[in-house]
Amino acid sequence: MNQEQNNAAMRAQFPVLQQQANGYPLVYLDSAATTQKPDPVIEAINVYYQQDNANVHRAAHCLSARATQKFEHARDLVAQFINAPSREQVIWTKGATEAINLVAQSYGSLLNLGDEILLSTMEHHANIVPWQQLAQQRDLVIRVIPLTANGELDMNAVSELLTERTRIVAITHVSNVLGSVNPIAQLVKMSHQVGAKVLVDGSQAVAHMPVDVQALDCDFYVFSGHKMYGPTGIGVLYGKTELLNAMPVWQTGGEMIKKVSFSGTTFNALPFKFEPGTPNISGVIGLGAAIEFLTSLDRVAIHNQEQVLLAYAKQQLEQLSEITLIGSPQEQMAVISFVVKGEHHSDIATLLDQQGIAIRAGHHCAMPLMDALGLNGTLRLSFGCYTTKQDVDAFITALQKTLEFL
Ligand code: 7TS
Repeated sequence: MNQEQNNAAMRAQFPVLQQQANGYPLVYLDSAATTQKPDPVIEAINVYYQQDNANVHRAAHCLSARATQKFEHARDLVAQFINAPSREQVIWTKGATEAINLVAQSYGSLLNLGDEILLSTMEHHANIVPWQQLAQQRDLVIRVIPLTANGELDMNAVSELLTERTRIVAITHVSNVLGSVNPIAQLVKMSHQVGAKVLVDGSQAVAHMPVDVQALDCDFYVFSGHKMYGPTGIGVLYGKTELLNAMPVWQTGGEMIKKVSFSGTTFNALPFKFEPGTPNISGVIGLGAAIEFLTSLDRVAIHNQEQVLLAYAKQQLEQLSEITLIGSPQEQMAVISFVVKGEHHSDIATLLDQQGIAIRAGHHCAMPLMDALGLNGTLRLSFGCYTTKQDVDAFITALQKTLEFL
């Protein structure tokens, strides 16, 4: 198959893409917010509800056995996908946000007055606010890694900010605004040297690059299913076993217990210790299907295609005199931010939407980054495995028309 046939075959698997938006063929360039879902994911969720729906881990009947088997098989798929040493280290959460809250509240309860948490300027609010809440509750200190002029972590500053007071470093793998890929393995090594643990927010990484938690040696790794072709409302917390075992339980209720009596309760082992209540069963099964979908692809080829499109889109944007690209990191993943001289980002996004182009405008839940950049928002295009050169061309044409109109 040539590239065009490949693209057509890929896009044919995503029903959402087969539609017109405001009278134009839909051009979806907002995959960093959420990716579209391929047929096998939609089908897996349908089959679960049509044939297997039952609660997991409880009933003796065959529906529950099938639901449990599929549910736990998805855990194996995630463990393999990120190369976790064991399946018990994969904990289901609602998403990256809940996973970070879990670590902040549970691991965070082991921190003490004056302990330091190191974040970076490019974090999503999901990797800032939970730590701020913790810092307020426990009198901790938050320090922030600044960025270089091209939108990368300032690694010189990291050496100074990391001290023996640093207990946890919480850092994104890939920026959702700049696309910068952070040197996680190096950061982990530096952090471990001072005895700090590292939580990596992999929300923008997992769909675009192979992730090996053992090679990274990170202590926690979190991500959401919906940014990797899976459903919303499901995500993953990976953690090192000794840390997860040492952490107190967070949310409590059914499923996460061993024995309950009014004189006291004992808790279940990993991973169930952190999974109270009836889980998002269809979400887990859908995420399992998304991982099977992703691993069935030639991921190197997809990565290369995304990189070619990134370079092409940047080069096209650079030719427009009204446009300023934001950030120019050496290693950039599937995301481009830009601003238009003299125009508000939301006006541009609205005019693009009227031409069938879906991109995001605003602060992208990264207000501290906007402050550091001296901006009140950017326009952002972001790619997925279904994005084509035709999408980028349609976007550039619509943007040119918009600029002429203004
Ligand atoms: N971390 C990063 C780096 C993100 O990009 C996002 C969502 C989150 C955490 C939170 O993920 P959630 O699934 O728990 O909500 N980012 C975006 C975005 O860039 N546009 O919409 C959501």
